[in-house]
Amino acid sequence: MAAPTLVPTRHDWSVPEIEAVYTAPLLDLLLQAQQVHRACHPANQVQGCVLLSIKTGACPEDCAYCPQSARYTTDVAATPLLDVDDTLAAAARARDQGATRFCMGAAWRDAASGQQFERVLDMVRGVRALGMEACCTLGMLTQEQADALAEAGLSAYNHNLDTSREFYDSIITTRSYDERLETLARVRHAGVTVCSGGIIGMGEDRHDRYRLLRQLATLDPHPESVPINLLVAVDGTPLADRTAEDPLELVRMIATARVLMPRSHVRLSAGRLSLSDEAQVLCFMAGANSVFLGDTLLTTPNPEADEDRALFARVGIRLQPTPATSTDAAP
Ligand code: SAM
Ligand code: DTB
Ligand code: SF4
Repeated sequence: MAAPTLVPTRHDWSVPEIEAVYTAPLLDLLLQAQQVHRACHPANQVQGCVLLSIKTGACPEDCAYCPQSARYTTDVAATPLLDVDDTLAAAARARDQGATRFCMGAAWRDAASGQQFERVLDMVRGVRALGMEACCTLGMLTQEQADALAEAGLSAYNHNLDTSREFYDSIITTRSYDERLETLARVRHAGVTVCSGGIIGMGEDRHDRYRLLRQLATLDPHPESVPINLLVAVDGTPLADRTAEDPLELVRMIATARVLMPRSHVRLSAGRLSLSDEAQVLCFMAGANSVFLGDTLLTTPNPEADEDRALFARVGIRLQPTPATSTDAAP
């Protein structure tokens, strides 16, 4: 592996610079992204994460892409916060499947308080006790909540910016971009790693993508994880009829994220079911080194475990080992 110090970590990316990366001839972009990737990460290795919706639906927010918003009529059935035992049983299954990170998602505008929040803290402690990284995505947090999650051992907090500040209002009106950034700052202040990314295919143009990437890449430090989602157009949501995005735009988005944030995990997130195997491989070539495993994301389908196993075997990709079994983790 080349010396990681050869690739600087920059926080001053400008939109024209990002545009130049994103719009380069695709093969040049892929080469650049793969060179950055190999300088900073083990080759052919992907982190496996598993998602669980711990509280589903009936969300007061109006995110136009989301089947869990109470404002839209979708097939999602609302369910209250799960038990700790059921959640930890799912985490143990995820670990057996090869996942090293377990991500718990709740359809809340703001993380709940009181007993429900205490239950989430128990879930975090339980996941950590299984030897896995614990991630939560619970909506907006106060500093006290972020600190309590840190104290419970939370490894990462997911809170996506989703798109550019300029396009945000056409997707979400019930909260502001700045509120999103405030929660990210609280998570960082609490000492929990940041997972933040966005979605493509919602009708945004390339400039919105450059500006989203600029927001993420000018955070200092960069988010440790950057999920790039391809819109899953769900019946009943305002974005149900959007035409499918060109998969090569997803490849460009991932490759640009890799170049801008060389040391972050870039996650090929929602939307894998609509990609061919070959398009997924291009995403890995572009520097994606994390995926969600398991047949369900939060409420929508994801490739079956067998399909992923077969694809990884064909391509020679291995799952990132757990810290306990990793040879890299030796002192
Ligand atoms: N309620 C919390 C929040 O909004 O932060 C956490 C859960 S929310 C479902 C997590 C993320 O999933 C969203 O920020 C969005 O980026 C992504 N997401 C939701 N629905 C999606 C869809 N239909 N297609 C792609 N990504 C989606
Ligand atoms: C992220 O960026 N994508 C995940 C995770 N973070 C929480 C969620 C994708 C949700 C896709 C729609 C659904 O399954 O409900
Ligand atoms: Fe609620 Fe999160 Fe869905 Fe928005 S993305 S409607 S906040 S669950």
